[in-house]
Amino acid sequence: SPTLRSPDQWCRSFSHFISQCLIKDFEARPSVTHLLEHPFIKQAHGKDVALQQQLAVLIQEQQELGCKTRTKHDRINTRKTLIIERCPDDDLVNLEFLDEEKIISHLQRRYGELQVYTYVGDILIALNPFQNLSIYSPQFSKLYHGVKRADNPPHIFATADAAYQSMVTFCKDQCIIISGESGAGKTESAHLIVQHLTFLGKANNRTLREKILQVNPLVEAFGNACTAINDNSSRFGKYLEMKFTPTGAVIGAKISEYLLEKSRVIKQATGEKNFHIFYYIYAGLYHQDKLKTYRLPDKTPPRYIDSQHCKVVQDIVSSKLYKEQFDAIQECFRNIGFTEEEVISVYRILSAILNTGNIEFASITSQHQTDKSEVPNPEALENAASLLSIGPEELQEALTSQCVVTRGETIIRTNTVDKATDVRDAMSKALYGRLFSWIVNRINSLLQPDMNICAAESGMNVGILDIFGFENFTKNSFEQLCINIANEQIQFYFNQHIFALEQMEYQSEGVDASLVEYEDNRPILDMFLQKPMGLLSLLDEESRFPKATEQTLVDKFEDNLRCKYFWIPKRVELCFGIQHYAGKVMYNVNGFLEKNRDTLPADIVVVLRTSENKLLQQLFSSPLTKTGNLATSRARVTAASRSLPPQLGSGRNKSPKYLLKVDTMEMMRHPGETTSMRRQTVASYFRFSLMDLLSKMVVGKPHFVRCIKPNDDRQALRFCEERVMVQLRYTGILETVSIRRQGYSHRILFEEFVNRYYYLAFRAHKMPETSKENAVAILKRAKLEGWVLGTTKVFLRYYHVEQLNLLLREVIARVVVMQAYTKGWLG
Ligand code: AOV
Ligand code: MG
Repeated sequence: SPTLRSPDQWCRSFSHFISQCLIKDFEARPSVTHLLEHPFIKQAHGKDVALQQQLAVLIQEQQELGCKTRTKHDRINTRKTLIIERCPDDDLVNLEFLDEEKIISHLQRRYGELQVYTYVGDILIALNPFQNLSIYSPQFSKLYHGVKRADNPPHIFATADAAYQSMVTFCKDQCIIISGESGAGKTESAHLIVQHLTFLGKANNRTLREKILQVNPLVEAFGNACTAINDNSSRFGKYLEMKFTPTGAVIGAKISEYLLEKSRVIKQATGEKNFHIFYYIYAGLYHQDKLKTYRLPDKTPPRYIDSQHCKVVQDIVSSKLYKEQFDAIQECFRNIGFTEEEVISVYRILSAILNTGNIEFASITSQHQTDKSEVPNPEALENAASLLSIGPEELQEALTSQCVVTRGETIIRTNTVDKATDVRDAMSKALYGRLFSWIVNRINSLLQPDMNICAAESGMNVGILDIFGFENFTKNSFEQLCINIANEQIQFYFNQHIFALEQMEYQSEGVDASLVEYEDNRPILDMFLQKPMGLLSLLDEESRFPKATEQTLVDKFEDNLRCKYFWIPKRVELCFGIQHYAGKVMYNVNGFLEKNRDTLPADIVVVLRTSENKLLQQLFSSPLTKTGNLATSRARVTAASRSLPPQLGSGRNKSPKYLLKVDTMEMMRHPGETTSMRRQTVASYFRFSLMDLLSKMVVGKPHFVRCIKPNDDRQALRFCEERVMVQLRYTGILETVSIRRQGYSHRILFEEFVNRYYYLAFRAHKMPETSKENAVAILKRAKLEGWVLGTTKVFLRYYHVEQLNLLLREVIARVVVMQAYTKGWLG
């Protein structure tokens, strides 16, 4: 066939064919062996790198499978033993009755049978099992590879597989959005998706696979911590893009991090802990007898990590987990490619932060000055300075005084004890925040696709979004506010995709579908993000007044935010309540202004820049490490806003402008650094981050995973109907079932459709006219039912596309074999 002439196409078809033989159809295996041994293949093997890689993987797979001949019967048996039981009602869309109670009892029964996954059309619901299930082994990855979804029970691998297949088939970026409240299982799901995608994208490169698998554990050691809700709670948002060649081989990865909760470094709520890495290094260095090298105190734990649970050194060092994790992290650093020198620098900075936290201040009252402070424990200061490779005197100066330039004159002002303490903590936060960003950037440069294998622009990616889930503690502060706004935004995105855009497209294509009512959270988002009167803008405005207090802030909110989602409680002081999509949350404004300002005095930056440590110099080099990223992000945000559907973009009139409007000034700045430019607040940086994230997400085709927490006690097999009900309600699952029942998850332009599938109804060598009639001919020939035609597109359900793709692969495989025979390759 003329269309299969290019080596690339030949390889792709060939590999499809072989994988089909290996995975779907064991009887066909002798012919695979036959093919592999043929001189042509052997010859090609030597020349063609891509084919070589594919063959190596296939041969390896054959060796694994080849020890015994398996029949179809065997395969079914294996499947039975692998999976607990097939349920006929895996998809809520197929249920006959559609009310809340029925859905709950259905999910409850499935949960009892350890069927934690259920579909709602193409959306996956994942109930947290709170126990290890044996359904994530490589055998399962194989089971879920390239098969029809209905062949197997619902699974997170099936979602990963759908994204991967969709990427390869449509040559389009994909994006898997995992949502759910804190502790619902988002991060675990993200790991499983990465695991399956590395399996699918098997580059014949073990090292790369291992590196990619180690990215998550490494980043999470620095960005996750134990909270009241989750022992491994993500304290940052993470968007991991896995990069593939056009044929689907994994070639690299890239992470973007959003809004690390830096305040955790200096203070944690009762019962909570600092970021994992601090405990890991403390325990690890203790066991390596290196506490002295890193100047860490060995009598009592450093103040930043001493908490209820870690009062004495033994509490930390006796934990087997911490020590093991330290070893694991060292391994990750090494495997991913960090140099020994870099790793040492990272440990030094972490130890310096711990020592910084131990620096104390006392006031000196002299005749002339009453507000001066000194450091009564100089050893902590010397330790910190030495680890940072800066002078202790200079550090002390920067902590206890500040340079102020007024009318061209430089004046030195001394800091009170409180002020000095704030400066100290600000320094720790800045060090940690920038170290974290540096690690992420470094990982990105180490996992950048090799340009020799694939030009960057021809590659495709699957992005996986795992952010901090919705939080509602007894006491909620600025951090919870940001986290919850981010979750509002993700919910909005979900609504847009599932409801708004869907309905709009039906209407514009003249497809008849009844409208589904859903809870639109846009008014809440508006209340937060609108300029100039949204909550975040008001907060910024107040943060700019040096005389502002928490009370003036609450007053300002009360005067300006007049909507039903916001209220000031009568009897509780300095608090405000928000009716979020996921429930009511009461916020305490204590510390809001300071946290938002997140000031890092210039004196600290100046002294840190004098460091002899290369890494530290980089972290505080001018202008800023993040600026480069932000500049590219800005370009992307602007570009993306142009290509967005009107609901999401900044189209005229009806669109919410805040969604992708980005203030150039804001973007170029890192939160909190004091210079002559306007100071950027955490709120404005946060706003930018959200837009940046959104701009990445809208590029790809979305796949949604909705994680549900079945109980608040983290108990296996405990299904609390009330809790599940609340989550199903606020995530709009019920409405999703309705819209998915009548929904067409794929809409393909007639032209594209005919181009892609004409093999199924027409002769392969003659491309038919790309008309509506020919599209219909293909659909009929494929014996599909239930599709709908719009004015420019075919509307298909997800299983139609699956069926079409399977048929297409079969046809192509047949063509390949025929071609091989005609050319005499197979003798
Ligand atoms: P989260 O990411 O949604 O919370 P995690 O993914 O950290 O939640 O899950 C919380 C805990 O639930 C994990 O530490 C596991 O113990 C358990 N768990 C979740 N999914 C599974 C699974 N598939 N199999 C076994 N155990 C599981 V937060 O990051 O707090 O929003 O900010
Ligand atoms: Mg998480």
